[in-house]
Amino acid sequence: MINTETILVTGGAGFIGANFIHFALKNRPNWQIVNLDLLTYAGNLISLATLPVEHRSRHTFVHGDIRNTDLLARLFQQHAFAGVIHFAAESHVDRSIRGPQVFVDTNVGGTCTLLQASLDAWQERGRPADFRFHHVSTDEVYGSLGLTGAFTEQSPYDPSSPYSASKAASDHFVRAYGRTYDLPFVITNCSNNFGPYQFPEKLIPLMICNILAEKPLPVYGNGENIRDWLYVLDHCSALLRVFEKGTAGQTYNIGGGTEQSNIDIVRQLCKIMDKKLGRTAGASESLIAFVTDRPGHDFRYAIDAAKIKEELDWQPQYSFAEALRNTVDWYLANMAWVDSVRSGTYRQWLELNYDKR
Ligand code: NAD
Ligand code: TDX
Repeated sequence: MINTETILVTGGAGFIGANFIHFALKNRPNWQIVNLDLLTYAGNLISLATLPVEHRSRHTFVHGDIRNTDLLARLFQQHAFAGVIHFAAESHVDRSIRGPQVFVDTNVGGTCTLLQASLDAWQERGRPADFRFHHVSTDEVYGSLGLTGAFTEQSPYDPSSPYSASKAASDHFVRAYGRTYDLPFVITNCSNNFGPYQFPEKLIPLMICNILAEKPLPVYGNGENIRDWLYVLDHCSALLRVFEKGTAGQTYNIGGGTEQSNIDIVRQLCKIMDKKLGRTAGASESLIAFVTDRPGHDFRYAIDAAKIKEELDWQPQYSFAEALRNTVDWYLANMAWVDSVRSGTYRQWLELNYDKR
């Protein structure tokens, strides 16, 4: 007889959330997941249609908004959640520059509504010490680095974009609920993810799709900005480790230790894809177009992941080169997924963001 645990996952139809649900149902046979997702442009149930048949009965999808107090109260009454893993957010920096309000509403307001519902239920159930509110956050809250150094859990908050400011505010609210009401939380701040099911507005899937379609490859500024890349499955294993073994009240930085400039990433993708598509060497690189920089563009992110490595014995398993090849293969094999997540509103976004750059 296995001890079943029911976990509330928010945003589980998005990129990292969907990967996490696949990963957790496979690795935790005693988990039941209730997945609450609004299905914005970035969330799509077809990312979960590939769940193996034998795992599907342990996944319950609820179409709804983390800002809906009544819905949350109902869910917490129906289930004695062992914890909450909170992915739901507006996640794209460029969109936050064009329209910050929804980032405040969802990332700050939605997180507060979810925190309050979690607190109410946790108090009603006699404040179980093993409950966890796991807030999934980003390294962007720490701002921008110069050529040296790396973000630790002690780095001061210094967000640049409306997106990162909204994530920083949500982190502060989570800590405030911990300090004020003792709600047991953990926060993870992770670097740039890539892999299957990532919406093709983010750098890597956008470039893969444009290379395939022989469209221009829009590199912001001079392309020298640096990100610390982590394969999404390595992020998933880190999340599971922190959720289960992390100390309440603690923050853990997660990163792959793989720093790459944007232009290097684009060139690697061009090389990999020229080979796979049987194109002449250098053919795709000729599509690179340097375009107007992102306003407030952070120069460099790098994560010092010593704490999660030493305290929780977590290590990434995938090399960057292998993971990048896996990702290209996944997109080439799943262009039907890409076509179905690219709605009319996504096409309008492409015009708005790129046409006059
Ligand atoms: P995503 O944009 O792919 O998915 C977000 C999901 O949240 C979507 O399914 C969307 O429908 C859902 N959602 C949005 N608003 C909602 C609401 N009001 N109620 C319920 N659901 C809602 O994002 P992602 O890249 O998977 O990121 C997931 C989380 O991880 C975010 O909190 C993000 O800040 C964080 N994060 C992302 C990265 C990255 O590289 N992608 C890195 C570090 C941290
Ligand atoms: O068309 C593009 N051209 C380009 O040069 C796009 C979309 C991006 N870029 C650059 C901007 C960044 O320096 O590539 C880099 C990566 O851009 P994004 O994929 O938009 O990611 P980033 O802004 O770094 O934020 C991501 O990582 C941290 C996620 O979107 C966030 O949700 C996460 O918190």
